[in-house]
Amino acid sequence: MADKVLSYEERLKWFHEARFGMFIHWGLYAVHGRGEWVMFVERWRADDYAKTAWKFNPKKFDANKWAAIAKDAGMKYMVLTTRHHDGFCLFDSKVSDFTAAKTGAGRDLVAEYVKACREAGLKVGFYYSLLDWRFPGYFEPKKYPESAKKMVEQYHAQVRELMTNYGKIDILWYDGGWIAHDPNSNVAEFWRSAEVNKMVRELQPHIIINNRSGIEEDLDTPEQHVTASKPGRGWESCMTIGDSCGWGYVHNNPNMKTVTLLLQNLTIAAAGEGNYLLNCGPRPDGQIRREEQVRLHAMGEWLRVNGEAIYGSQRCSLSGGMLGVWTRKGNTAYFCIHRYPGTGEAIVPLVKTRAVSASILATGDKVTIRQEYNGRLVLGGLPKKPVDPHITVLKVEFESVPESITETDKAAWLSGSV
Ligand code: FHN
Repeated sequence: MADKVLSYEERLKWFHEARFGMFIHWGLYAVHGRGEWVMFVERWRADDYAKTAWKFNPKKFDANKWAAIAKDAGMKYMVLTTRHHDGFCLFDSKVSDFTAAKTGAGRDLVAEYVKACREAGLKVGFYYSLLDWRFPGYFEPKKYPESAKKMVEQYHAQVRELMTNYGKIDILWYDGGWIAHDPNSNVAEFWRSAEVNKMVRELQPHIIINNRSGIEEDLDTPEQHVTASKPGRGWESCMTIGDSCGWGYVHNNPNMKTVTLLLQNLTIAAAGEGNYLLNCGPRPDGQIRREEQVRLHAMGEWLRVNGEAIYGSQRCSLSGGMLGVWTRKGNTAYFCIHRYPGTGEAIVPLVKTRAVSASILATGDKVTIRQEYNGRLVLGGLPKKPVDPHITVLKVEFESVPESITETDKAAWLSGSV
């Protein structure tokens, strides 16, 4: 019996509930410790770089540990680089010998990852790079048309393998669709992506496909920034914990983001009805580095207390002003305060809807409510010090879906007559 064809909203339902996922950039490049672009940036000869595949033997790789770290962080899905731009596959492929299964590792690492995700109850995402630097036809498609054609055929064949050999896949995360030195090329046409995505949806009817094969498909993918798409359109901000140049393992990665900043990004994504795909770049031995683990654990601690404001969040039209952002579920709104006021009051301007009650989400302690001129909602009786070192959330019940006042006379607020 063929699977029922799911609507866009039905396919994205779990995704909107999830809000938070783990991105993993891992592959042969980890051996070099200078990020996933090392082969290109350092202009390695293809055969020299390929030889280093025999050094990639991740004896400490345990996908169950990755899954446990993701779950502990409050993440609901994972997306793993099955193949990045260097062409090295973490999966066993019939159309390439440049794979973990056929070199140093001698394992199908994707199969282990999929099994661990499922056992942990996490949704399974595959990242796949269309481009492959080993093909001259990527860099000079007109000069090497046969090579370009073979690279496109590899993409078609390997995506079929990934969609056929590993059971139910929840997200297909394309990357590397651009054509080098030819910004005006038609990406979808060059890669014949419509053909691939039709095949993908036949094999995996429920799957979510991102917007990086040259076709919009299901998800926008702002990178290293958190920018909401229009209402109704799925989107996911992807971001590194450390420096933005290193998705893959960078041995000395000096600028690890603070837990507070990472949580602020997550709340901003949730406020825009989007997801936060936060990246780890495991070591060559397969272990997730400690600096990333400690941050993810702290995010999980916060979510265990405040997750109600994040998972399944909806947009809220209330202004967070200087203090933070709002998420919403029906008539209940959650004020995620990034910059906690020391005055004991949080003032929210231009609130049209009557507030019924308010409390601190983490403690349940009541918060006073006063609604005054210019729609100012004054949430008072707050402790002088925030109850959470990162983000304090106030839960506010309204008599209906909370709305903001639209200012018709832009000067009216001066006399308190908005
Ligand atoms: O070139 C890649 C990069 O290595 C990394 O995979 C990011 C993650 O979204 N995508 C490309 C840069 O936009």
